[in-house]
Amino acid sequence: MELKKLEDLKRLLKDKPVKKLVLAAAQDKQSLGAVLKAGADNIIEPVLIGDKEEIIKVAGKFDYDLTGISIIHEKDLEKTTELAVKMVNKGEADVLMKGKVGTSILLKYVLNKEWGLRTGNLLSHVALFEVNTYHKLIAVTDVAMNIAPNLQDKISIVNNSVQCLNMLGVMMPKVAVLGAVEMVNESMQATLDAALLSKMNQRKQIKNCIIDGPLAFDNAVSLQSAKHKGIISEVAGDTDLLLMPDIEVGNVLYKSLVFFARAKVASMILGALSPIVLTSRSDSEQAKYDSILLAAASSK
Ligand code: COD
Repeated sequence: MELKKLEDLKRLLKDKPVKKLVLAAAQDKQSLGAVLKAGADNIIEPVLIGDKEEIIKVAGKFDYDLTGISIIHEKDLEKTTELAVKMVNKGEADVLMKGKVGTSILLKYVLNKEWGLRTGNLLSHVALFEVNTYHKLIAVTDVAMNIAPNLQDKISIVNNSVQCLNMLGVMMPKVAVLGAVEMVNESMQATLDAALLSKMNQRKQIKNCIIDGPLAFDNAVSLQSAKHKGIISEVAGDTDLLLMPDIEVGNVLYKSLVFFARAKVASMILGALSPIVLTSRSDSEQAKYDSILLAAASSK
């Protein structure tokens, strides 16, 4: 199935039970607005944890309706995060979402060995973009969690995203492993990793997807550019997933798409005990709402 708009994810919610989402440090306008709207749209059932007075203040200021919404009071940011993570660990909630708390604090608690959300898998971040100039949704990984993934990490990152795309009905995603050039250059580690990933895919060591790389960004998203350079590739111009060489490249691409191309985005952390909605502070309320939708649509 080809997904063209983030809105299309709503179709996947049919027949799925409504998940309980816990928002850690809920006293944040955009996160609170997104969660309440997703609750009203029956995408999730919200639970708020945080400074109750502040939550009520934010809700009052922006006319949000808290009627019937469960709020757990905790003023301290770290304790709030710990409580939220523990709720998911114990199965009292199905989805974790970051509110007004730093990404690294949240991830530190998620990675707690005793009561975090580890599964033995590498956790990774995926962002799903709706860009007007591309013919379908395109996923980008990893732009927010793994800083400088090695080959083994990249295999896990691809597997996590492929599983997520499979859940969204994209059964054989086309994966472009990005480099600055499309030829293998032994001085550029990204191109070496890309060539290895492609061969491992050909030999079925990485399954359920079609991997090609190294591809430069233009060849990955434009068949015309690939043809112009004489590149014959099943992936070129029809990529479902872009694998980034590292967090810097990924993060700059993410922000360029949002700020320059006005792309819509949904994002989450994969590979944990539960889906984790982790958006950046500068993301809009719409991006947070779409991320909740992605988390709900990509889980069982
Ligand atoms: N998946 C599973 N386990 C992991 C992962 C992962 N991706 N990363 C670390 N671990 C485990 C390690 O195996 C180890 O047992 C423990 O967690 C601690 O590992 P460290 O010391 O390498 O990890 P930390 O705590 O120093 O850092 C982990 C972070 C995820 C916090 C770190 O990688 C980080 O800061 N990433 C970038 C987050 C960020 O700033 N994003 C903002 C962009 S918007």
